Amino acid sequence: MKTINLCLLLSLAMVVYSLPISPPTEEDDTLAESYLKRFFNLTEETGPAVRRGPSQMSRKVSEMQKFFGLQVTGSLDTETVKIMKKPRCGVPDVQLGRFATFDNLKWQTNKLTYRIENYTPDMSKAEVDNSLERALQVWAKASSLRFTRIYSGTADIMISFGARDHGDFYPFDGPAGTLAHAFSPGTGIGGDAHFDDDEDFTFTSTNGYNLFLVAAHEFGHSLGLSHSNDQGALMYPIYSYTEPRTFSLPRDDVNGIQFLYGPNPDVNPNPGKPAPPPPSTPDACDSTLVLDAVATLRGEKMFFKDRFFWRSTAQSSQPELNLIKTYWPQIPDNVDAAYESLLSDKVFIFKDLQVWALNGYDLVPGYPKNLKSMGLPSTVKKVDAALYSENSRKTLFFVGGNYYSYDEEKKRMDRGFPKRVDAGFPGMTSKVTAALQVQGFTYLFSGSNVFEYSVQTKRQLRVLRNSYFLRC
Ligand SMILES: [Ca+2]
Ligand SMILES: [Ca+2]
Ligand SMILES: [Ca+2]
Ligand SMILES: [Zn+2]
Ligand SMILES: [Zn+2]
Repeated sequence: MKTINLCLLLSLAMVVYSLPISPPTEEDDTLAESYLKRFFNLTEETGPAVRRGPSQMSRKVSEMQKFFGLQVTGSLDTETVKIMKKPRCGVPDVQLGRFATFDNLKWQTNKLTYRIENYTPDMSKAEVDNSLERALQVWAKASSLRFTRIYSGTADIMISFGARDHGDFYPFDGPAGTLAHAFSPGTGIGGDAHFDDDEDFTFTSTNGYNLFLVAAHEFGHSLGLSHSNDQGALMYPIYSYTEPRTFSLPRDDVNGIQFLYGPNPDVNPNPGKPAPPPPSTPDACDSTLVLDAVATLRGEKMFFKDRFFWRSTAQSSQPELNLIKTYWPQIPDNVDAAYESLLSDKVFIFKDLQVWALNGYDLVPGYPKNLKSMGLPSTVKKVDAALYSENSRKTLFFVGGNYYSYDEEKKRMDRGFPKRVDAGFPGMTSKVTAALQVQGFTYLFSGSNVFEYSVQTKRQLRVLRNSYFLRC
């Protein structure tokens, strides 16, 4: 008899950003136990003489912390509980032992069929068809796989919506919690994908769950992929929103599907124009890394790169990588600049002609605004870097080889600006790509170098690497 590797999907909870450090509550313990049972194969210990020792629990907590790149403490600290509460896929992150013998979890053909058995009332039929079709094409574009829709009979990938008990041994759980599940390749229920109709699935809205994104992840399981611990991967277990219209299958997933089925043999659909490389996840240890923007936020530091930002706190030993969209679906990727105004207690984030404001981790209503709202002349179409100087209460905006000084109190640009950057920062002749001021030092990032200046003497003190801030 064939056992099928089940993928339960997406147990969802609120995303909690900053919690005070506190011992785990009883609720956290219960959550942790069911989480580790489901995703990390924590076993029920039975028998009168056997009590649940701390060792197995602690070992599983460590395993989970390692998977998510957290500090490995073996105890239920705030960060660990926070990850457990995030929306995620229900597939175990650690392959259960009994499935380990199935080393051939792939289809033996490149031509697969799918059938949409029913629809959700959340969206129009055309939207559901379109979402599911595009979700399959994500994988077809990157591999030799080809999908054909059929309207009757049994397809390899049978797709259905259902709530609670829906005909397999894995009932759904009502709103939130599990969102969907899919089965790895095989006959019968193998390859099938089920979506929990107690969720609110969407076509374009950032509310609810984007069906295209959920389905694309699920179909990865239908095709034989398991979870990745690459934060940027589609197969990362935690759900996060990405703009579906510009979605591009990340490098890690491309590697996975091509390992199983080989690359797409068809010629580039845009001859003469090389296909852009799949997006990859930045590496804090990459010495050639060029950051988009850096800023402080109430004692933390934030480092922006592509779709991601690292958060670095005084308590954490390693910066924490996040998707920008997980925190702020409205803020675009690839931002230009960011700074924290200690005067207004806001963080401003720039992209092209627009600026967003954060109060703590919350978006300030009324934004985005135009760059002009920051006092910049309309000739400035884009800011390369920005920093706030606590001493002078000025904000410096770097634009090409020049910089502007904005008076935060008087809310106007200072006279005599723009100036050449090297007039204010001797020796700084290359383009400033990001900027930060902390503890009496100004840090001007240029490419993968960081130039340290004394705020007092204005002299250049050191040339550092990114790794000075981004410990790895
Ligand atoms: Ca099937
Ligand atoms: Ca559910
Ligand atoms: Ca920049
Ligand atoms: Zn999954
Ligand atoms: Zn099911």
